[in-house]
Amino acid sequence: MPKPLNLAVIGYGFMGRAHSNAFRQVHRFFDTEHRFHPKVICGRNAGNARAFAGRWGYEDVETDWREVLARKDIDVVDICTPNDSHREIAVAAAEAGKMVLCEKPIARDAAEGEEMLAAVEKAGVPNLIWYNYRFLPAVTLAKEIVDRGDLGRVFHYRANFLQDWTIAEDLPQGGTALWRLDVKAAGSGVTGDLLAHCIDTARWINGEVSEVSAMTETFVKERVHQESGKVEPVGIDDACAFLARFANGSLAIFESTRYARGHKALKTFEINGEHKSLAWDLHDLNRLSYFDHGVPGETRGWSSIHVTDGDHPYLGHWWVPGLGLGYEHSFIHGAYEFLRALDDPASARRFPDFRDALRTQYVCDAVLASARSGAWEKVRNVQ
Ligand code: SOE
Repeated sequence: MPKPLNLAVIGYGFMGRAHSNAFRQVHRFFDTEHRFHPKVICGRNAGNARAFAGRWGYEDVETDWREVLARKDIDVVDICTPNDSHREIAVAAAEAGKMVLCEKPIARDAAEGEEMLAAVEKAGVPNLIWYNYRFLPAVTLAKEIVDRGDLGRVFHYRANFLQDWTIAEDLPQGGTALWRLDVKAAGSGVTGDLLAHCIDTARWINGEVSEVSAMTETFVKERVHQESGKVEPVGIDDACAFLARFANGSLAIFESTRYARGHKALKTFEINGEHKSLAWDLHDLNRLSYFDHGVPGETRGWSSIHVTDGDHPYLGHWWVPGLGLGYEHSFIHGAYEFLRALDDPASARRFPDFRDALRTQYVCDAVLASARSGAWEKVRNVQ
């Protein structure tokens, strides 16, 4: 029996589009009892919201998220607004008894995340944070290989997320499209925006991070703020690199920057174990590099698995073998795992809920604390 879930999406920017596409596409390729029914799009500009509703098939438009939460006909709220509004909307949505989906990171810092977790757990409402890269087939395959124990003891994990879009000194900060540069709206720079993705993937594949030692840099110290029109200090980290120890004893190095000229979204990871190594790169997202020391020396070497076959994660639902998937499929698969968990919690792959995302936020907070203190910082546990 189909179980429709009336859905309201708050925010119609980049993530409003990525999520809306997932809510539509998931039912064309995956069978679930629970089904998203896109009901309301909410955004401050009524004209833009109406145009968005027409394109993506929402029935109604609201311009105030409080009106959305007051509606009895809404079951699920998806938060696609800048980080400084996540806490307020998520807490109110949970108190109104709605299921809550929210774009990453959970919030600007762990204190806000703790309030959000307490609210969804008190209300007993299902919840998810969109750490989407977990759900790319090659990344999920890496997780499955590691979970089988094939790597043996893990020694090293290394990850990058490199971009180059903020190098220009005359780029303003704040406001639409540029809120990621405004520390009041974002909470941090690359640590919360990009490294949080790397940390989520790492924790999923290699377990918990126990301590970190970090450095950050803000290369452009002042930028015009789009809202005030004044030159204001830049409070975000433009670049961050950190060393980490995992609870399993492995050592890690993470790097992220928006100043790596030539790199647009180079998210990578490599994991080195006693018997095998794995490596992945977002620019070639359908491939998983695989090294097996068990192969006889003559033919031993790195191989490249084209993760597009029917028995690879999620691929049986898509095209014929050999045809690749893209960035948008990570959100479609995330939506599927959320619905699958509602249908039958035992069958779903673990997806990042608020509890899980708060753990990632604790790592981000420890990274920023270490950059300030110059010392190793322990990572807190979720109580
Ligand atoms: C920043 O440029 C950004 O859009 C992040 O906010 C996303 O989370 C990441 O997936 C791609 O880069």
